[in-house]
Amino acid sequence: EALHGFRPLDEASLVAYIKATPALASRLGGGGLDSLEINEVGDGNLNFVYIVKSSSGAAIVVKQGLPYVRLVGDSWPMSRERAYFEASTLREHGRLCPEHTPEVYHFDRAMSLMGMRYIESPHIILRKGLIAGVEYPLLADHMSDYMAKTLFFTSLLYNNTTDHKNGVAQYCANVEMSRLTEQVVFSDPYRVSKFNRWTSPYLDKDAEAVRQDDELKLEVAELKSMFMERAQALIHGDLHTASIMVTPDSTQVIDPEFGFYGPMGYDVGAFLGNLILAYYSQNGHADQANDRKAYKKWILKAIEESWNLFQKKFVHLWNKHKESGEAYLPDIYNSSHLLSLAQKKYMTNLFHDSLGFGSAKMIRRIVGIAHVEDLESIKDASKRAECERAALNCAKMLLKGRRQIETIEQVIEHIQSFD
Ligand code: ADP
Ligand code: SR1
Ligand code: MG
Ligand code: MG
Repeated sequence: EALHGFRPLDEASLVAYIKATPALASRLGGGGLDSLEINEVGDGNLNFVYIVKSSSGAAIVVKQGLPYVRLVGDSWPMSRERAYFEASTLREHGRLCPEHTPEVYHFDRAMSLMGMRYIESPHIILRKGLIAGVEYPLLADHMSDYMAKTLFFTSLLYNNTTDHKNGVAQYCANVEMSRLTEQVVFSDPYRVSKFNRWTSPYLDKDAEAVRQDDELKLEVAELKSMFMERAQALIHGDLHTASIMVTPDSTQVIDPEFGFYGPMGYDVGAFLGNLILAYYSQNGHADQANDRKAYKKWILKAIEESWNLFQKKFVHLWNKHKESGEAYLPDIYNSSHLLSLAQKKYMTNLFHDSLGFGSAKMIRRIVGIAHVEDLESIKDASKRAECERAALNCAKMLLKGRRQIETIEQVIEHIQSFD
């Protein structure tokens, strides 16, 4: 039975597990297994992550999911099957975009355990790079590539209905993770919940205003429905800036344990929304040595380029494969004029979805359960609250007014106007 035989590993038992698992042992150079160096580095909200290094210099990463949410503890149980969906999504996205996805070496469903490529130093978590003020000249190019390929090739623009429905059916079982998102992104910030927190007392009124904003709640209801109902593509499902590891030359996307067939805008919005949060946190990181003004401009440029390149690459894939998918049949969309009108409509909707989801994800990071290091690392609470209020007001405006916005350049203007 697939789910029998689970035991949580620690540094010591992981050594024995690796020795007994050729797919992992062989990656560590065979010989040097007697002096493995193991460090638990999990700084995420859910799982345990070990970096394993052998004396020969080889390294792998082992990630294990325990039956609860690490951030909260065992009072919040969570299906270990998330590890299966993470490994499956990583493999599928890796097939479609190997340049930006770490290889999966081994997956053990009973143990909810995955072995994968160690994304080596000097890669760091993008969120940490954004806090430190580091520019990544290829980030927009790489992330637009990853999003265009993974979203286009898992949608009905490329696939036939049978394959698509099979995928949808398989990933439907990742329901506990979807329900977690439904709660912490689309519900809790809009009601009193013991899980919510914010920078109190500074933002007490702002949090209350979110809970009393009927126009906002009506818009969020539509986004929540779309998240629950729209099986548009196999999305990553948690594409914030701590799910991306970077150097100036390389971009690697990790942690797709929320993967399921959902709306594409949820991924695009997660990435853009987290860049916007990074932008608003910069005032809190400015000091005498660096006012962060130039860096803020770079973040805005990264936001602009990410969307514009994504749109261009996505439509390019659509044109290249226009005979392929079952959604826009070539004998109906049979002129380049009509196809281009259809594409414009599709991309406009996707743009508005991305703005909506991105804004909802900004709001949950300020008044919901799980906050972001960009803002949390601002020690002075009143300064932090100022940054958070600006981000919150911008997000509320973008969420409610997104259908009136036509270009990413207009989004940039709105972001600057709340700063
Ligand atoms: P969680 O699901 O708990 O959020 P993550 O997959 O985000 O866990 O991993 C937590 C941390 O472990 C990351 O922030 C990163 O520092 C490290 N990590 C995860 N996967 C790798 C990898 N393949 N290579 C190097 N470090 C990794
Ligand atoms: C309990 S909420 C934890 C959050 O961390 C994950 O990375 C997801 O973003 C989730 O919403
Ligand atoms: Mg993570
Ligand atoms: Mg995770």
